[in-house]
Amino acid sequence: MTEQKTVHLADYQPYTHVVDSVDLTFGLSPTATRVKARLSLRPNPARPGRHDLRLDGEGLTLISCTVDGTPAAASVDASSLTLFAKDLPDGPFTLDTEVEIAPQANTALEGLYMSNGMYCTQCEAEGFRKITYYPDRPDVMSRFKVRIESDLPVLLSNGNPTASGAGWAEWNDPWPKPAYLFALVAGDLRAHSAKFATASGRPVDLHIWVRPGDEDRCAYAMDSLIRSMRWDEQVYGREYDLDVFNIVAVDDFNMGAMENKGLNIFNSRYVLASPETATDDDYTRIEAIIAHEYFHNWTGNRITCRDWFQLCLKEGLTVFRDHQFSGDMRSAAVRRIEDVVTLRSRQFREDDGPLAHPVRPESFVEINNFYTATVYEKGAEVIGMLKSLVGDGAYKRALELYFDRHDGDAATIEDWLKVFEDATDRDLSQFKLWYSQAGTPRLKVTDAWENGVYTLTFTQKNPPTPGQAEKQPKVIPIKVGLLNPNGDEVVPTIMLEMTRAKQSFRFEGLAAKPVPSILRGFSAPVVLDRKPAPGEHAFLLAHDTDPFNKWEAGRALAKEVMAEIALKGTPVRSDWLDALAAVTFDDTLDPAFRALCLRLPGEDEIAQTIHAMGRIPDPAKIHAARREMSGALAIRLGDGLARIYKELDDNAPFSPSAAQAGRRALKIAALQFLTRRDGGKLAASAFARARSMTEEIGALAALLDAHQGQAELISFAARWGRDANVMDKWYALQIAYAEPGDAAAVADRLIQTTGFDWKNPNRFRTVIGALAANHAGFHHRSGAGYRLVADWLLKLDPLNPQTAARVSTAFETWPRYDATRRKRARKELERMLAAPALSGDLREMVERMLAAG
Ligand code: B3K
Ligand code: ZN
Repeated sequence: MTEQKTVHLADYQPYTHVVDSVDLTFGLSPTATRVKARLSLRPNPARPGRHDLRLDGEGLTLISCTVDGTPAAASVDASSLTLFAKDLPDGPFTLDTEVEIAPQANTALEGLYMSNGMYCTQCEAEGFRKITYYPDRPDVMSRFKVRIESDLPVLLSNGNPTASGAGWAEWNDPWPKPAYLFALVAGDLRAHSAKFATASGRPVDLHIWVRPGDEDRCAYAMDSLIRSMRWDEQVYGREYDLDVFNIVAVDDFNMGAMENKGLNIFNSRYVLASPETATDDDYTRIEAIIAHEYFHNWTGNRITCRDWFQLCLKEGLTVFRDHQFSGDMRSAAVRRIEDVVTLRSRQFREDDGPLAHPVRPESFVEINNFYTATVYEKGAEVIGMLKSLVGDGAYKRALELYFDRHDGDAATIEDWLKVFEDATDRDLSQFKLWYSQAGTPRLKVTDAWENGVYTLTFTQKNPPTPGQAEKQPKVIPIKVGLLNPNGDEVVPTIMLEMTRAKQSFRFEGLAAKPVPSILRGFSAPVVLDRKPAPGEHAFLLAHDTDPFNKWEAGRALAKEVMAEIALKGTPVRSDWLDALAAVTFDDTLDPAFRALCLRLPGEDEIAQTIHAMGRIPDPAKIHAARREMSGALAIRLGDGLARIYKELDDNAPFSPSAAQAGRRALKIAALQFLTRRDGGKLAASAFARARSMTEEIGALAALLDAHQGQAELISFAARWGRDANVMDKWYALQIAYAEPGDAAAVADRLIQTTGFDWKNPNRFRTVIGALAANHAGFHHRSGAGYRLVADWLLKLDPLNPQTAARVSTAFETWPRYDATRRKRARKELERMLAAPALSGDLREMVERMLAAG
């Protein structure tokens, strides 16, 4: 059994030694790679006294170990190499080690591994210890020099290239960095290249490295990179700091991408794009991830984390920055709505179940299990709130101070908050609760109109979460606007700062009782609990000047209607259809915004809503309710949607621009509803004529939604069968649109298809993720969904524990459901726990999920 040790934030101590420099030499071979490491070490003045030198190392075969050239007596166990203090000089010394590793046998995709004949690495969080013996912790920063020996034509590492010859290359990274940012790539790769000059005139060579044949799918990623580099100069004053910036696309990758210094490694699905193969969503994601990894160069690399508890220091901030960037590149309103949709569907879901944890956790078993929506997305929201509270000017000053004060540091959340306190003279001790208290606050709102005074009263409840029963009230920035009954705005957006459990705010000088628009821009990650006055949602959907709240009013109404149908079997409400028709057919509104309004809330989100009402969600009823609503929508809005479809079905040449993507989104939304009425005629012709993947997949989805499209599925596979990233869409769609009772069987059949490579994380996530996302299918009362997911997690776990653990979050909502479903889910969780040799990664997840029920 894997050793399970809990690490606590409170136990932090600086490392015993300082590593002044590291020289690495790699003799690459699939089965026997030799890694020589020369470390210049000295005792760390921050840890007075004489200490043993303990280096992390896992799965390494030690060949030799010398101190200052003399063979040293090292004690080696499964996770470390130790040299005893008595055998070490009391001043600077040089440690040389040589180890052997087998990248080809590395299926966990952590450390040095192979993908399609190419060598690559993934070290964050603790993968470097699978490459050589080293203090594998982010506060140990050092200068790295790397020599790679291999016959492969392209040999890359961090920093700047210094020399190369036949069969070797040397790299030098002048910036001290922690080992998790180390990277190496070797392969037969082709570059798509460009040049960039920084604001102060440094020329930078940019390269995106891909497999031969993929070079013509890199233009959008390169364009996104150049825009990101410029944006970070203009908005944050941050310049790039090396002569080259390399990006490599890899097919086997456990996540989206990795910000290794000067050598970002990407999951190929977030690099490669062409109109024929990438949807508009793919383009949006590529732009965001390229930006995210690039922005890490300052927020993550130049300033890194002291320990892994501080992960949100780099991730929350970098997500916040990539959201700002996407908002500037595209429609800020649309981006904000999409970001909140994601936040609710992933982070609120996490916060509401057994896996809830603070943005800065205080203990963990496997750090890879804490790269979560809470650390990333809620971490970004916390920064957004901080910016709202201090104001844009102070935010800018604080960030400048942060970069000045902490460049080159491994910093903490305390350091981060201190720069804001110093820049603003504000006490942020209460604000800090956002980092330490888990759970989504519920904000209850009531209002009163008396003698010409309008009062809004807020009550905040911070629900208990695992390990945290009692909570303090948080600081909540609540952006509010007030509208007159005729629809005019009488009080434009102001920020109310709530600091107590219950608090009232008064508005005077109003002529009539206003309609409040609360939590504009989603100014805090909370659940708003407000019983709206009759017609209030429809009124705000029609009149609110805040685009987020305009959309939110329609969303809230749709949720209310869906929950009512699922719980009480009421008919679809016509006030919802009328209100939706009004925005859909308002040609003055952005098509992308109208498309968003037409997207019905997801079934999992309704289950979340019903659960929050204190009721037990029934997935089958929720599914039926959603179907009924889309059917009613198709009938009520059909003629108008047909007009919209016609207008938008133009022949303009393809551009991935947000404006054109918005028009496509509205066109496809219209098509989906129209297909419910016409038996698939329009969609079949749209599929045949499609000139972009967005249109092709949109038409196919519309057909499957209307239980058509078998011929189109066959022709799609014939066309794209050799492109695995494109085929993922084909797999996912079939599972997404499978009837609840068939979903598990459909997923099973697709996995068993000859040639389906379930060991590849993209494939595995696509199929199992799509099944988990088919709410009524995964939670089918037969238990078939639970069983299939557990079966496959157990198959993947011995090969790739990280991805298995990640996908296991499919089960995180199990305590919400009825006794039968809970029993079935529990049985599968217990079956996993009982598996011999379950990985530590998956074990931690399953144990945490089981603890809830
Ligand atoms: N920092 C990496 C994530 C590493 C995940 C390790 N399990 C990508 C990112 O957030 O940019
Ligand atoms: Zn990141």
